[in-house]
Amino acid sequence: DAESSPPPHVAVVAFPFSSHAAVLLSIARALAAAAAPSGATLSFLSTASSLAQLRKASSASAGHGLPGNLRFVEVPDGAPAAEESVPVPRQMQLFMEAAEAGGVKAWLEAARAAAGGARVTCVVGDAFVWPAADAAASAGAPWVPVWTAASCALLAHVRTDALREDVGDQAANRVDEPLISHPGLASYRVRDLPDGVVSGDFNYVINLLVHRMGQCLPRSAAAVALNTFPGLDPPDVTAALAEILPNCVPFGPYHLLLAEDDADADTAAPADPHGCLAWLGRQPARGVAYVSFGTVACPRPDELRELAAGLEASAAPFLWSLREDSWTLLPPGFLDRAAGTGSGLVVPWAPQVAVLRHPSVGAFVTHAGWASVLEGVSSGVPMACRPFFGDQRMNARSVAHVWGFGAAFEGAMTSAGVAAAVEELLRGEEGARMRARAKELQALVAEAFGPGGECRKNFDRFVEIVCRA
Ligand code: U2F
Repeated sequence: DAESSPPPHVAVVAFPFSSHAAVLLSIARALAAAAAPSGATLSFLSTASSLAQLRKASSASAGHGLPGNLRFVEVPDGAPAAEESVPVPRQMQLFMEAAEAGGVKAWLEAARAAAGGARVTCVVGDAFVWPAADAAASAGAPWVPVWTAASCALLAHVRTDALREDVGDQAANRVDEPLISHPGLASYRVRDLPDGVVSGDFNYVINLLVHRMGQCLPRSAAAVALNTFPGLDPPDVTAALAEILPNCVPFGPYHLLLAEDDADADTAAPADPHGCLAWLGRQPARGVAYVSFGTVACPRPDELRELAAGLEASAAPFLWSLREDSWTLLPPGFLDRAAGTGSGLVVPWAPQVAVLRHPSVGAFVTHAGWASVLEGVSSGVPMACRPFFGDQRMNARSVAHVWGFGAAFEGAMTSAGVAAAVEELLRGEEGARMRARAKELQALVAEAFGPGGECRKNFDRFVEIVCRA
């Protein structure tokens, strides 16, 4: 009975690359807060370097210390000690090989030891780390994967075998064909599918990983957390996904989960070491183009210069988050002109959520990474998408052709293309329609996260599923 059964001990397994671990940590924090009354504790499992990064980010943003019932547990990264400066894809491969070779089982034992011997009662984890499914089963615990990207991308991954059978080796000849015979995917063309679904190197680490994940989820997931909100995904996508994964629980955008529990979230100043918000405060309302390509993607040098020239040509003030190692690739004098005239600010990192919420931001030039799309739309900002890899083409297609709150570049950006896109978003008629569409969805997000809203209720259901085990 409930009186004598020990409190839940939830192991949260991160994928320790790009923005993935930070997203999972925000879910773990929200879970820890919601499950505290049941006495639940959480072990957050990631590699040493990932945990160090998360600690650094936590201490930089006010009011974000770890909750008392959430502990970090370090897991090995799978890299041989002798190997130095291992490239990221190789790091991912080593990590996944270790996870698959019984690693996750050992990590769960480490979590148990760290929790004073308390058995792991549920394994929540980034869906990418699919070997957690078997480890959870051996521990007698349900596996509840968290999907961080869009629902349509997940649909493509769980349908990969059917898509490969259909497209065969004809992907290159059928790029513009809509996927009409695949439920939920009719709005997408062969070319929009994530890398490695029907084309590309099927054995490349991420491609192999999402394929195996797509096969594993339908047989092993007790429930799947989705990064979406009611009213965003078209009904055919929701229905097609539910057919394969009947236990989907949508409570995204995940970045909004903590807002309610963190009383200071709206008033506390986010970490802004480069003064983005102060600079935005000096710009005209809805006049600024914000540019960022997330944590991994980076345009090639020639495209970077085209983008820079396009921003200058548009005459709109711009805020550009660009990793510092790319600054030397910018056109001669670009940084000086921007600083001199005050027309632009280039920073190595921006507090993106706060930037997109700022009333001066009127357009977003993005790689269409899923978190960025959601952060943009939940602030009502229309966007111009330049997808680079993975699920980004599919997201860009959704933005431009399914939801209509933005446009998509087909291929590399040109100076004229950037200037025209920014002009349109800030001042054009089509841009006004895109903004109106973004605002409609922004209102749906606000409703879903308001008191009694669908995402709040779905998150409560998620907590229930995770803690009742
Ligand atoms: C991978 O995504 P990325 O990390 O490249 O991109 P996003 O999903 O858009 O996440 C970037 C996050 O980093 C934050 C931003 C997002 O939360 O607010 N950020 C910031 O705060 N400041 C900056 O200056 C720059 C970024 C992958 F590449 C994508 O294809 C996937 O869709 C995604 C989700 O699985 O993961």
